[in-house]
Amino acid sequence: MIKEVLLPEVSENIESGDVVKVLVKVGDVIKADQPVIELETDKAVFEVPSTESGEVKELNVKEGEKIKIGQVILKVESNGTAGTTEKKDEKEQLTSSEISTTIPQVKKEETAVLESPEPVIEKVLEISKPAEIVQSATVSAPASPSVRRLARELGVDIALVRGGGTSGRITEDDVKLHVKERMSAGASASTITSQKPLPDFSKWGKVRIEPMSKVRSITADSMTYAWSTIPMVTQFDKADITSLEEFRKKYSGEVEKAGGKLTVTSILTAVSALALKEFPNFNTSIDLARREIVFKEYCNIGIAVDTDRGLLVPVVKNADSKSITEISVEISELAEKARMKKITPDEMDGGNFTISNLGGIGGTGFTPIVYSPQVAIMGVSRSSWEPVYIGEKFLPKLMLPLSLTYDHRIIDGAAAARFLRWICNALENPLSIFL
Ligand code: CAO
Repeated sequence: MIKEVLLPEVSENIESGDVVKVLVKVGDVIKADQPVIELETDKAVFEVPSTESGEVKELNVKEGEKIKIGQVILKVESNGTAGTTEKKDEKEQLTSSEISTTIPQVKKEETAVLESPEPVIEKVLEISKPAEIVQSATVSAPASPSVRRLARELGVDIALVRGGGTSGRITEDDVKLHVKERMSAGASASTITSQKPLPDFSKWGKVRIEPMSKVRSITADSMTYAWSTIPMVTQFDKADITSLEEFRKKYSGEVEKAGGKLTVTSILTAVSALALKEFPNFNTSIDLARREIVFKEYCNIGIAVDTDRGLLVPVVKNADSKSITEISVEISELAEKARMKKITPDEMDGGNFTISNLGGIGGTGFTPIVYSPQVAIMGVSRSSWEPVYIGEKFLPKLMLPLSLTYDHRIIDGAAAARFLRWICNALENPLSIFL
C-alpha cells in the first residue's frame, strides 16, 4: 500500500518552510520517526520525521524548495503493519490536496490530524516582524468579498490580516496596512544582511572559508534585526543573596528529589514572573506601525540555554502560577531537551521576558540583547563575596550582579531602575513581595 508522508504542523503561525536537506532517497527503507528532511523556517532549523515506515517510492520535494504544511514530502510502500503514528486512520481520510486547501479553516483540528512524532529542533533567536505580533489574533476574522478580492490582488493571505473593523472585521485599510507592515519588515530584513564586501584576507595569510550553519545564519540575522531596530539601554544592579544562598542550600536536596536543580536561574524565573505583573510595561510588545502596545496578561519566561549547536531559548509557560520547585524541574527538563535536540518549537514559543544566566561560567557583567518582540531581557553574572559597608563596618555579603537590557521606546530609565531594584529587593527580602 502506498502511503504519503506529509509536512506536519510544527508550530502555530508556521505555514511553510524551506527544505535544507533531503535525508533519504528513493529505494531507502525507512522507519516511522526517522528524519526525512531538514526544514528551515524563520523560527528554526529542524529535522522532520517520517510518519510512516516502508520503502521510499517517490520523493516529492527537493533541496531549496519551499513547502507548505500538509504538502506531500514523499511516498512509501508500506507493508501495512509498520506505520506507528497515532491517529493514522484519521489521517488517511484526508488527501494531501484536501489538507492544503483547508489549512486556514481547520488549523486546530489539523494539529491532531497531522500529528507526528515531535520534530528535533535547532531553535535560534528568531526575527520577529511586526506582522507576526498581530497574526495570532486574526486568523479567522471575517472580511467582505471585495476586501478578500483586494487581498488576493495584493497577494496577501487574508488569514494573516488583523481586522480593525467592528468585531474584528477586516477592512480594505487593514489589508493595505498589512502590506505596508510586510514591506517595512521586508526592507529591514533585506538591509540587515547587507554589508560592505570583505577585503581579500588571503593577501595577509592562509584562510579557511566555511559556510555558516543555518542556526548561525538565523542567529546572525535575528541579532542584527534586534540590534538595528530596538533602541536598547542596559541597567545594572546587584542583589545581596547571602540569605537566599542559605535557603538554596537548605532546600536543594528537596528540589533534587523532585527532579530539578534549585539554582539562581529558577529562583529568578519565579521572581521575574511576579515582577512582570508588578510592572506591566515590561510584559508588552510594540506594534510600531499601528502605534499600539500589546499588553500580555500571562507571564512566560524564556531561559537562554547554551548548547553544542548554539543558543536556544525554551520557555517556562505561566511561571507566575508555578512553585519554585516546579520551575526548577521544568528548567532542568527543558535545558536537557534543548541540549539533546528534543525541544519542539512550541516549547520555545510565546516568551514574554528572557533570563540569560552566564554566572555558572563566570563574568562580572554583560549587556544582553533584547529578544524581539519582547521588550526586556535580564542578564545574570557570577555571584561573589564582597565587603559591604553596613552599620559602620564592612560585612562579607554574597552579591549577585544583574543587568537589564530594555527597549527604551516603551520603558523609561527610571522604570528600568525600579524594576531591577524590585527584583533585587525580592531576592534580598522575599517577604517584600507581599507588601
Ligand atoms: N552565580 C554563581 N553561580 C552560579 C550562577 C551565578 N549567577 N548561576 C549558576 N551558578 C552555579 C550553579 O549554582 C551551579 O553550581 P553547582 O553545580 O555547584 O550547584 C553551577 O553554576 C551550574 O549551574 P547550571 O548551569 O547547572 O544551572 P543554572 O540553573 O544556573 O543554569 C542554564 C541553567 C540552562 C541557564 C545554564 O546551564 C546555561 O545554559 N547558561 C548559559 C546561558 C547563555 O548562554 N546565555 C547567553 C545568552 S546571550 O548570548
